[in-house]
Amino acid sequence: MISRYTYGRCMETGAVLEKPEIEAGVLPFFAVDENEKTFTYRMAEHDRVYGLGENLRGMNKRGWIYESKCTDDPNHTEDKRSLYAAHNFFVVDGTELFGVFIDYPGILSIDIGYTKMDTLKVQVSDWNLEFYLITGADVKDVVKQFRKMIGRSYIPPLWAFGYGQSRWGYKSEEDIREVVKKYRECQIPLDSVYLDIDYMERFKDFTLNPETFPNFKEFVEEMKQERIHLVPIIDAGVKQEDGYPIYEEGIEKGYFCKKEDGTPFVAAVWPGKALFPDMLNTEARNWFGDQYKFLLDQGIEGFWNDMNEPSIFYTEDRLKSVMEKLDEYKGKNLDIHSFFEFQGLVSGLSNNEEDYKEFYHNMDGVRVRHDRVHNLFGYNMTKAAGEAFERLVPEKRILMFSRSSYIGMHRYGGIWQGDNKSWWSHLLLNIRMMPSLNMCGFLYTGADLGGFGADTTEELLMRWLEFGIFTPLMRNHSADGTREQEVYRFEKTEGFRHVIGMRYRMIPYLYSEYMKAALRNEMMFRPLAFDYPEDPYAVQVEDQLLLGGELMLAPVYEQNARGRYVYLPEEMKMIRFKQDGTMETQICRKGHQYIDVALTDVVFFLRPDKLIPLAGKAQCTQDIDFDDVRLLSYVKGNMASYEYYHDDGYGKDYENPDHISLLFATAEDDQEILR
Ligand code: MIG
Repeated sequence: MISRYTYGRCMETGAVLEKPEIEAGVLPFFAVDENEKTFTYRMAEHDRVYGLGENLRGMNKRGWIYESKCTDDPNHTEDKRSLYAAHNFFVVDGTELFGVFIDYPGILSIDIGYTKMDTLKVQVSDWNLEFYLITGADVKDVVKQFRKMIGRSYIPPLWAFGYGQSRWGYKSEEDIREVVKKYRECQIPLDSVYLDIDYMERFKDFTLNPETFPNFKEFVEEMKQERIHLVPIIDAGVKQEDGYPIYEEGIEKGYFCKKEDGTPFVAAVWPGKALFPDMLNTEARNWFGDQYKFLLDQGIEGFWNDMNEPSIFYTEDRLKSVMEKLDEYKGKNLDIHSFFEFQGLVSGLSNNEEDYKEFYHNMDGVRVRHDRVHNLFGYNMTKAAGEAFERLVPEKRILMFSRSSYIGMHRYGGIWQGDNKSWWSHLLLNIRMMPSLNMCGFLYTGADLGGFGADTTEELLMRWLEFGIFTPLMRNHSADGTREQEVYRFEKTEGFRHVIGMRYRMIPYLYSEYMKAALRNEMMFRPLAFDYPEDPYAVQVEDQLLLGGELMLAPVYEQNARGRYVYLPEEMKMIRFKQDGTMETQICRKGHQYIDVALTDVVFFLRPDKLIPLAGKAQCTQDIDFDDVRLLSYVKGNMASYEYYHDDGYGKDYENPDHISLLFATAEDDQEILR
C-alpha cells in the first residue's frame, strides 16, 4: 500500500505518475519536525536500509550520511556524500518493513546512522515536499509498488545491449575507423563506438567538426555497414558565440536560464562561456529536444547526455571577483593561512554552491531559483531528448543515457555511473550500485568498464569486463590522458575475445530479463537479502548479486585473486566458461566456500530448477540467432521452465504476448541441450 503525505506547497517534479490521494492522518514510523525540517526514524539493531540509487558505499546503506545533490565530482571516494544523481527512495527492512520516496527537487540529506548509529534522519532544505510511504509483503513487493507508481523504465534498442568502445580522445573519423578495424581484426565483438566532445566544432552542441568529420552522414552510413552504431555526446551548456544559431535562437526566444536581473546566466564549461537552456520550461525543453534532429537526420540512433548536474567550471561573475582578489595577493608574503585561502579561491571556482543560487528557471510562468530545483536539471535535459524522440522518430527506439538524474528520468533514459577510476574498489562500487539503481527504476545502466580516470591494468580490465558482460550498458570508456584501454592494447586478446564473446552468448537471456524487469516493474539485479531474507548470512552479502530469476553472480574484484569466497544461500550449479571454449559445471552445496576463477574464466551460478537460453557466438547483436539457443539448466525436481521474452529489439509493441515463449528442460536435458 502507498500513502502520500504532503508538506508545504510541493513542486511538481513529474516523478510520480500514479498519485494516490493525500493522507490526512499522521505519518507512521517517523517523527516529523517542521522547524528542523526533518523526518526521524529510530532503527532497530538489525534493520537494514537499501536504495538511494546512484551512491557511494554498500548495498546496505546504513552507517553513513548521503546527500541528494547532483554534483560533477570525479573523485568517488568513501568520504563523499553524493554523486551525480538524486534518488530519494529507500527501503527499511527489519523490525518494520517500509519504503520511502521523498519527492523533493531541492537538496536534502539522509543520515542513516551517521550522527547516531540507531537514527535515520532525513533533512530537507525547505518544507515543500511529498512523502510517499510504501508498505508491502517483502522488500521486492515494496519496490515493485514504487516502480509501478513512477512508471515503466526506459527501454533501449537491442543493439545497445552489445559491447561499446569509448574514449575521451577519439578525434576524427580516422581514429574511429581504427578502433573498429582493430576490433574486427581481433574478432572481438563490438556494436558501438562513442563520440566524445571532440566530434563537435569547438564543443558546440549539435555541430560537427568539419575538419575531422567532414562527411559525417556518409561516415555514419559507412559505420552502419560495419554494423557499428556511433553514439555522440551532448553537453548541457550551449556555447556563447555570435553566429551560432542555437545560441542566437535561444537568446532571442529567452530560452536560457537567467540571473535575477533578467540577463542570461553565463557559466564556463567545455566550450568556454556557455548558457544553460531552461530545461524546466516546457517551451525551452521542446526546443532543446528538437535540436537532436540534426544528428538523427544523419543516421544517429543513440546519445549520451553529459555535464547536466549542471556542471560549472566557473561563472563569469565569480571568476571576475576571484581575479580581483588574486590581485590583492600580488607581491604579498603568503603565510600558511593566506596561502590556503589563495588556493581555495581557485579551486572553489568549480561547482560552487553559491553559483547555483545565482540563476533562475521559468517553470512555465513561475520563477524559481535554481538551487530549489537543482536535482531536476539533468532529468529534464534527458526528458527533452526522450520527448523529442517520441515526436521525431516515434517508431524507433533511441539509445539515451545521462550522467545526472532524478527519479522520473528513468522513463526517458538510462544512466552511466559517471567518472569512476581504474581502481579495484570502483569495480566493487559498480557491483553494489546495480541493485539500488534498479530499485529506483534505472535498469539501463553500467559503469565505465576498466575505469574512467587513472591508469587501468590488463587484469583490472579483464575482471571488470567479466562483471560488465552482465550489465545492460556494457561500455569501455576512459579519460583523455590515461592509459589507453581498448582491449586490443593488451596481450590477452584471446581472453578478451572469450569474455566479451560470452556477453553476446548471454544476450538472449539478458535482454529477456531486462524486458521482463521493465514490463513488470521488477529488479534485474538484487542483493541476496531480497530473495533469501531469512538467511542470516545471505542478508549480509555485499559482493554477490542475483541476476534475474535464475543466476547468482560472484565477481572477482581483487588484484591477483585467482578465486574468491562465495556464499551460496542454497545449492546451485556453478557454470564455468573457459577461454578454450569448454564449459564445466559443478553442483555447489549451500554455505560458504572457495571457488577458483582463472583470469579469463566466466563463472556464474544457476539456481535450482532454473534454466537460461544461451546463443551461439556473434560479432555483433545483429548476428545473434535468438531462436537457435541452447538451454543451460539445473533440474533438481522433474522439470525447469523459463519465460523467454524475445522481440525484434526495435519496435515498441512490448506488451504483445507473442514475445513470450516458455522453454522447458528435464533432468535428462540437464547437461546441455539443443532446442
Ligand atoms: O569534464 O566529455 O563524465 O565520460 O568523457 C569532463 C569528456 C567531461 C565527463 C564525462 C566523461 C567524458 C568527459 N566529460
